[in-house]
Amino acid sequence: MLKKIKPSVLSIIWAAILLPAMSKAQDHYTAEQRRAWLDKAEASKPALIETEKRPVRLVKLEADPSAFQGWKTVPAGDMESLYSRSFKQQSGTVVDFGEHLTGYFTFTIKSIRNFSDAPLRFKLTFGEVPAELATPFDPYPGGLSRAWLQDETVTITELPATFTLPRRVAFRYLKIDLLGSSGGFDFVISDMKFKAVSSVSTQPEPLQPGTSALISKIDATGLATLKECMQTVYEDGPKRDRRLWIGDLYLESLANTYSFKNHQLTKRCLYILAALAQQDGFLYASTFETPQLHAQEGQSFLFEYALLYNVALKEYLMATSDRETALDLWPVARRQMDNIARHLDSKGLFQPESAQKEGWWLFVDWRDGLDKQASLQGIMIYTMKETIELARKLGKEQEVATLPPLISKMTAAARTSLYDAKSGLFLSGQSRQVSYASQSWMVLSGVASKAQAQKAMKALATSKNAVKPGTPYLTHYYVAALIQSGLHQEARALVENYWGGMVNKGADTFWEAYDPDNDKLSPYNFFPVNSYCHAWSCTPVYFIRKYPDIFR
Ligand code: RAM
Repeated sequence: MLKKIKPSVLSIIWAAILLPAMSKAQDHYTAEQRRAWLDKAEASKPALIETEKRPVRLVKLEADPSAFQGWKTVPAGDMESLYSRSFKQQSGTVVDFGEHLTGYFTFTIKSIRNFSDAPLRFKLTFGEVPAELATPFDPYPGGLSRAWLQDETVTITELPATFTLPRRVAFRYLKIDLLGSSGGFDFVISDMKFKAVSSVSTQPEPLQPGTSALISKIDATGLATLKECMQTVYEDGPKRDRRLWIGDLYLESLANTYSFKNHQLTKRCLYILAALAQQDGFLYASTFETPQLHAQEGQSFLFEYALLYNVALKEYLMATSDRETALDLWPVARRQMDNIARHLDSKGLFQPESAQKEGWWLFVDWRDGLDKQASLQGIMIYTMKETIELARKLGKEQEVATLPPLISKMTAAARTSLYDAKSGLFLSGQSRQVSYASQSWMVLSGVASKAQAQKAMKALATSKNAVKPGTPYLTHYYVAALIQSGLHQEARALVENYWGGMVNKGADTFWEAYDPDNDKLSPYNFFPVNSYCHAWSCTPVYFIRKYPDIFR
């Protein structure tokens, strides 16, 4: 007799995730492959470590044109001065937890005169930076959901009460406004605490003796950023968007390899992305963990993030020697290469308009007006080379035999069509635009010879109209290109000025977008909705620790 098999909860969940994928025809991967990848992703899920934190002081917000975004905090007393007096006179108090935290906030409210005869209502506003607490949120002009902003209305109907906000918040400062109370009683707030969460459990090695104070501070700020973003996946930002993006994963995993060494988390993320790939085998740029693992399906195909997956996998293999995982995921990496030749002209030059017509998203950086052609040409060549390297390590070279001639063709096309020998700069698109992005990717891809690379990098400094990076994401590749060009002092100066600039403006964690000349730069038309603890900004950790001779 056949035994009835009771489906486990896990297999029901798997079925919910996999069935839609299996029902459509022609999946590039088998259902078994996807199931095994999900199982491995779940097996590598880290436990979150909880730490109790308490606020350290009260602060006052002060307008100051010389402060970051025009606002700073100044000390305004200790916690006892808040806890020991009626809160009715203290509405608007700002509490400083002393560091950036991600997790769950709890506070207690107690009556000090009479029984409460009416509910109390508070507005709690959590901010990563001071200006977030001083800028009115409404009418909201931002391009992303207003609900990302961390202002919460809390109503307490009975005292005494200990209340935990269900929403996970990411912040350093908390402002408490009293929105409603009756005259019939009085109360105090006390015992604020915070359950901070992160999956980081290790301490990185100390930096080499003799490392400068500024570099040490930049490294510490990068580590704090990375720790906050390392949850049960590499999140892009614990305040926003709280999801796994390939581009962020790649840079976070580089920094992790040189610091916390939590390779299981990298493995988990690589498997999640593989298991949730599109039917045609190409990767979604971002995924969520709840209510069940799923990809952000409505989003445009982010071409270069799919390509960068391969580099992340290669780096993972180099860091861990985990051939089993790399071999398991090799078919995914191999597949990403099949898009390279899709939008090239006959010479081998990338045609961004054609890709965009197909609905592809070409990102490179959040800087309006950036022409992406030269950058994409470079990223494609760079990721092909890295994929060949990965194939070599796995004994799969014959599977990428078409790539070396494609690299030669595309390199020749870039040299003929994008290089301006007179200025020594690479020019992008029909407008022949000069940008930091184009030079960086032409260098990293090896299109530029070493002499050309040095010339291009130096020419940028005097090129008035060059389009500058708007994010630490692109600045990461700019630093990498300077190092590859042998311009080590320039690379160090860039890290000191750019990330050091954030530190000098009071950063506890590194920001998603940063333009030294425009504190309020926002990809979303409203700077308070920017993320001020952003994964892709943590990479000085990688540079400082990988190249101690440059960054001491
Ligand atoms: C931002 C996200 C993420 C990035 C994408 C392209 O909105 O925060 O960091 O990878 O853009």
